[in-house]
Amino acid sequence: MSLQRFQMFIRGEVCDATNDARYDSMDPATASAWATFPDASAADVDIAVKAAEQAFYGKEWRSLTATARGKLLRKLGDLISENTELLAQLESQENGKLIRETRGQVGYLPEFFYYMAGLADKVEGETLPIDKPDMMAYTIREPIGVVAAIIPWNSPLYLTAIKVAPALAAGNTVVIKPSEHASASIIELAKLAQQAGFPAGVLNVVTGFGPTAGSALTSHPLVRHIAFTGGSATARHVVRASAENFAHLSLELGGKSPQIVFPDADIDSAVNGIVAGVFAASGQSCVAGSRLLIHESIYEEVVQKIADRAARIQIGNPKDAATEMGPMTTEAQLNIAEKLVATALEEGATLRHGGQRPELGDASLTGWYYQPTLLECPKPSDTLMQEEVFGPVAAAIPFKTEEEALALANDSRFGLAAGIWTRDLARAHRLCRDVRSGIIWVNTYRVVSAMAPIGGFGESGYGRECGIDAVLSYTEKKTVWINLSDTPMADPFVMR
Ligand code: TXE
Repeated sequence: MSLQRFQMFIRGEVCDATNDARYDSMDPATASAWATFPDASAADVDIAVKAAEQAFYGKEWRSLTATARGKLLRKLGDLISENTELLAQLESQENGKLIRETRGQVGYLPEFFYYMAGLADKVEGETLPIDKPDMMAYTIREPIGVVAAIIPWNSPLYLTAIKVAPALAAGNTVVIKPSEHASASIIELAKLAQQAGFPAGVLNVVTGFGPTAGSALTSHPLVRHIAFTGGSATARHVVRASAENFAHLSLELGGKSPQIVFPDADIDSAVNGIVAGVFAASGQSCVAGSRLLIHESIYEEVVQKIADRAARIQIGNPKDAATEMGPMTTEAQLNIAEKLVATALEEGATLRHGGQRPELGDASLTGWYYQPTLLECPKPSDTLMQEEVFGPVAAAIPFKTEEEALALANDSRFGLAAGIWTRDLARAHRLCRDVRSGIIWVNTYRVVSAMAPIGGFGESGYGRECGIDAVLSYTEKKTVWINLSDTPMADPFVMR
């Protein structure tokens, strides 16, 4: 089978790497190459950043009013809507996510652009009630400049939308470096932006690897803001790179999110929420609810129900609408899951379901599949209770009291999401107040909206995406002072 050939997108045109280097991208379901992409070098990244810098100061983008930028974003939302199937198929192909999930995610994608389109002309400065009688002072919010968006492979379009839509709404220009494992859908998105009418250079995509293209982008002196989603280890490189130029930073990293189940909860609903939280997308979700804290009185019942549901999960071809779990996106990620499960077993965990690569009926599916896996871990300090798997692996532990549940929930260096399952309103609110986590879902899980901020505490990162503040995070505040008096400047050595 011949490989599909993709090109990068710089200054409004498709292009190859200047040295023509390419790499193959693998189909996670079959473990065979399906496409090739340009392997960008630092020189290619430099071209893309300079294109974005030129567009940022260029007349075409600068002369657009905020309302006009909003209209472009709205048009882009419409074009995404018209191309839902193409984008959904590409994303499913490249990261092995279920087509039923990518259709749903891409179907909602326009909302991020519509929401940010509406905000574009609501970015306002303030007139300050200044305490100097002869002075007037006001603030202006301005775009920052070139934004570098570093995207992982698990939800490329969604994670791009929540960075690019607010960055463009605020008037910045962007260079995206998608994951080397999932670049195709993002290249198509950039082409749609061009079709929507964004000036050339406003949105660029360079493809390639983290240590080369990614590192060249995050350390580029013209990059003013880095929006990163990925792992903590890579984030540390990114933070160091940003120090060179004091680029602004937002980091959305991983998690080890707790799901806390109380005896008064709707148990079947909680079980479904837990399955959705850790087995959907094969657990490759930053908000995966992978630590199951279950009250001792219902512990066995809940664990058994999760194990039973896990056993019934249809594993198969992600392109088949009946499939419930597809492959993991990369072999490296599968290896991490296998290694962490082996460590858990060595540490004394009990396997309740899974723990193996599944036998699949379809001989063509030779890719990176792993069974939905449930273990009981004896101690909160166990590796599986502390380390992110980023795979379909859940670790359960019982608790006796609400205080103990809270202590367990907060016993993590991460703090991205948490699920609380209870019908007791006061208890729910107490835990919403006390659990240290950027997102808390009560009696539901894995719900997102353009309007609701996403981001973490601790090692889950900093900065928030989505919501009104997201657009402000892509601006700088400028303070303007105007002397209203006709009196000349007096003593130059005294601060006024
Ligand atoms: O991610 P990386 P990886 C977690 C998850 C996973 C671990 C590693 O626990 O096991 O991270 O996954 C680019 N300078 N998450 O290695 O490396 C890279 O090319 C600049 C959580 O796949 O973080 C890609 O575009 N960029 C998560 C992006 O960083 C660099 C999603 C993310 O890749 C770079 C994915 C460098 N030096 C993994 N090195 C979430 N929060 O959703 C790599 N990159």
